[in-house]
Amino acid sequence: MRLSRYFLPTLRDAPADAQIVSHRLMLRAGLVRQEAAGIYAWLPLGLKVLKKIEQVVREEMDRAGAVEILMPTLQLADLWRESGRYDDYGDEMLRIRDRHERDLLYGPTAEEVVTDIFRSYIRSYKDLPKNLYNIQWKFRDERRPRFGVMRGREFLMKDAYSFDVDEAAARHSYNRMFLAYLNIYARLGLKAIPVRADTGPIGGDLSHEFIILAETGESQVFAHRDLVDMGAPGPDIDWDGDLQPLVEQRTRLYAASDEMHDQARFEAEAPQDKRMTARGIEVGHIFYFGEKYSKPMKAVVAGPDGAERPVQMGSYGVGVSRLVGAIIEASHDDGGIVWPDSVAPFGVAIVNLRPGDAGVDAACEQAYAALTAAGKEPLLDDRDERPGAKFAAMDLVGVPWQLIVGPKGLADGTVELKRRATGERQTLPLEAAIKAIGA
Ligand code: 5CA
Repeated sequence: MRLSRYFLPTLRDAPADAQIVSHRLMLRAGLVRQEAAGIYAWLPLGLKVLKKIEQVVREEMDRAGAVEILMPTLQLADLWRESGRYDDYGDEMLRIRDRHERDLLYGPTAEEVVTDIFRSYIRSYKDLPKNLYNIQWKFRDERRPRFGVMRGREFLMKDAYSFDVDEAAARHSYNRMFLAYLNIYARLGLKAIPVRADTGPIGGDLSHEFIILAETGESQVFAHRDLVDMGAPGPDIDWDGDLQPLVEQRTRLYAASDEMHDQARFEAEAPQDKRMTARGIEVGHIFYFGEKYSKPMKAVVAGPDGAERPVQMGSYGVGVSRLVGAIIEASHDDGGIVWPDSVAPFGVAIVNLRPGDAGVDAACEQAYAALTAAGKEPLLDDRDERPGAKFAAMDLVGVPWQLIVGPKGLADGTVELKRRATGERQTLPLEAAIKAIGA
């Protein structure tokens, strides 16, 4: 992409009401624009990052055996009347009426819709297990939308739903998601801690939240310190084998959200120097709730004995749009955003220090062609701007590499290569720089 033709509206200062660093940086780097409280337009750079996060989530869900669908944003109120949640959900639900006077709502989650899909097609244990997921916009009319995309009213969620014949199989499905989530966050460059959590309006008796530590987070966590560096299981696990030992390894140590916290247990289970009380951002939440929806909605399957029983369900959410903010909270410096390679909107910024200089232009074009061919998605800053403004803009938008091309260096046959995360600079020939970036 040539910056002169792109749409990257950066701001010198963030609006005063943007309180936390990720919100300020998202506005300054031109990732999003607020349209109404908690409702955002995604500008090109923000959209690129959102799509990359989505893709990491999709790949790890597929690996763990889930199947992607796409459910509508608008749902029939009648389905929620069947489950009994229509009246319970309260003011957070955005209720709509169509021209035929039918009650609709903008989905805050999709247990009812997916249960309706399931019961229309699946009747036998032989078709189980199934895990259906979608990555779709949700709406919750939050009382206090704040911190930008962190607590929005309209937000992008990956929500998955598992269906199993009995509780043992359902726990296996839960364990798959538990481990897949750890792999997702690790690929996004985040250290996520699974903590025992309250089930709230989703319901059920087994639930974990995935929290990344950040002082500005809205969640309070109490956890054994060793969980922070425990790491993810990695992709090469036997998803059909016994996953319980891997899950237990990560649930043995004390970790709880504030609603589930038990100080006496915390003190008994974690030595004082290992007790961590911290703030964090909830980037995922998984639930096992058995028959809560399948029973009232009559989603039943015949077991091996021929008898029908309500299918055992769980649901699994990842806050995809929230993750954009969460990654920035975890990875920034005074100059701006520092994207992990896995979600960076561009792989490398080529900074042309003298547009119009034939030699500099030619070197930039050569680098642009080579890096494009190698799939590195270069962003070429070909604007007629001062070098200082260009450096500040590229630091702000946080692309992992900066390839700086100017007339002085070229006279010696060199360019400069800067790694955004460390600030480390190398002076080297153009070909070598292109190679160092991985092309
Ligand atoms: N049905 C279940 C799982 S699919 C569910 O809705 N769970 S949830 O309510 O915990 O939401 C899942 C994830 O969405 C949360 O962990 C959080 O990361 C994200 N999320 C929830 N509310 C918001 C919001 N207002 N703004 C941004 N992200 C949100």
